Amino acid sequence: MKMAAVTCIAPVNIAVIKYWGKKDEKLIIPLNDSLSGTLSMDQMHAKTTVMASPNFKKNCIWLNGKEESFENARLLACLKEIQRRAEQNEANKELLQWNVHVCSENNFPTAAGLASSAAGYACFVYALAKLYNVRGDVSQIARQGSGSACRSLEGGFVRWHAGSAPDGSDSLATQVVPETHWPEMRVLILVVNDSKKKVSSTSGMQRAVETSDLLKHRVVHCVPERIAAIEKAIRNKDFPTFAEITMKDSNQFHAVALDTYPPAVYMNDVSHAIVDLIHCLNEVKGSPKVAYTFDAGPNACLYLLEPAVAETLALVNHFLPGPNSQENAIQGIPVVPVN
Ligand code: 2P0
Repeated sequence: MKMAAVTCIAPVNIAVIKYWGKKDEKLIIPLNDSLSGTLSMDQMHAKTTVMASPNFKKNCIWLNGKEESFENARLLACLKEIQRRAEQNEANKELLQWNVHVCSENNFPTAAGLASSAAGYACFVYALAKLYNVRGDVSQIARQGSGSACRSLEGGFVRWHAGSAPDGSDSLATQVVPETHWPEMRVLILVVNDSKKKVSSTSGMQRAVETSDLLKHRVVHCVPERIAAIEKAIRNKDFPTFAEITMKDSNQFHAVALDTYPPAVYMNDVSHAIVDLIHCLNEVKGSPKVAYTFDAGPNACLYLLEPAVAETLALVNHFLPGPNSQENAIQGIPVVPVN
């Protein structure tokens, strides 16, 4: 049987300066720059196979074993854009006439605020680019699948530049520093709840753009300075500054979610208990040793340096409230390369 197939894995990224709000819904152009750390692919990743064959009657996709419709504007935007670029290469002539089958799996909870769409779309676009041998930056294409996906195509710390072109051509992700720059950096994911979130990121941020005054203030008066300061802190390996900005930005993002009308509540009591615990720890130590950040869900992501891992894990295991505390999976994830 004639066919071509590629399998890739792509990592999760955890933002320290959050993306929340679009200036163009269709092209997925954000209101502000954002910045994230890319996690190792050992523990959390998306794995995607794309296969093309003249025998496939239509394009199909399976997510975590369940068939989903390919008639999805974001999937189609990514596929079309990769195929448009692929047309420039004569060698793709036959391949481009074939339909594709896509099979994608996450090895971690989907849509629980653990950046599953980021890894998924980064993987989908990267695998398609490999299939058609498309070169050059594909982060602008992954962005059109899910905004945060553009940051999962590089390792280390990555900045998504909002850009100013109306067509989104300069809204892309670039690496700030490679994973080798700060090898002691670790991320712990505290899984508070892995059920699907109530308000999706897409609709939560749309509602925030429509109703939150705090978001307007954040975009203009907070994020630009924070991005510059955290980039500098990362380059200088200045953990206390990095940690303070990370925690403040997470808090402001959740304040924006609460300032949205009706409000979007992502953190729960356990999340707030983790915040208190980290502040207590940092106070005892005299300077920040651990930084928390929460995405659109209750799960905590802790950024910390390797020497602080054992003590932090012990504290979390001891103090984390709730009957399921033994089941709260805690994973030590170094920030390491993307291949
Ligand atoms: C981030 N999040 O910077 C922020 C922080 C969640 C909280 O990017 O509509 O799934 O697909 O572009 O990328 C989640 O938003 O939203 C997100 P769409 P996406 O990581």
